[in-house]
Amino acid sequence: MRGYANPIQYMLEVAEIPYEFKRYPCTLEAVEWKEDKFNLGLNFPNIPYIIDGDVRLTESLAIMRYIGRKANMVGTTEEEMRLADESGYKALDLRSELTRVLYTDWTESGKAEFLNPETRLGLPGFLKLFDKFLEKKKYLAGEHITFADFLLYESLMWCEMLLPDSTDGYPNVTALRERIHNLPAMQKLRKSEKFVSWPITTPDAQGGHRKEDLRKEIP
Ligand SMILES: N[C@@H](CCC(=O)N[C@@H](CS)C(=O)NCC(=O)O)C(=O)O
Repeated sequence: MRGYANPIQYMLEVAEIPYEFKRYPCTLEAVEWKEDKFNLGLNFPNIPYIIDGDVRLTESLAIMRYIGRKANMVGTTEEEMRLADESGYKALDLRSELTRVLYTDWTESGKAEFLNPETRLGLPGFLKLFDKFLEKKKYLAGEHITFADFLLYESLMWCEMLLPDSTDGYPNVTALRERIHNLPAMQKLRKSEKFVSWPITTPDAQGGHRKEDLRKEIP
């Protein structure tokens, strides 16, 4: 499944950092994860995790910032770092809300609520803010790509796949999504067996796992 791991993989690919990707069978009952969970020396056992020499880390944003510091993808100036953090945490809010809807409210009314511009944590509200934030900028932090871009990109892709056209009408957001999507490393990854496009969620989710939820395939 894509879950929270894909944007971490994107960063590793774009930064050309070699890695071994361990994917677990897509169910929480999987014995493989049960066996590993408390035996890997993780402080807060969870998926995704990263093991890099002595470093053992969970929490997807912490992992992305860790890779970002290694790969110069956390911003190159104090201002860029601030903007990357700010927009990265905002992108995390969007992903959390999307995850909540997918796991607990993937109904017609739940989706309508998520797509309603008046909803406090609805998609249009996020997109409006991100579109303005991206004005005259190449990436969220400015000139340089950061972890925040990969995080937002992934949620935008989920939206496109599950709720096609839901991100239309926000040209700066669309341009960012296309820019990340078309990075040579991203194109190469999508053509390789290392890339998992579907499902987005685990089988216990209400949405994002069954084939009929995939409304648009994106090459
Ligand atoms: N806050 C964590 C959440 C991670 C999470 O929810 N992981 C899900 C899959 S995407 C899981 O199944 N974790 C395994 C477990 O809880 O044992 C993060 O951002 O990495």
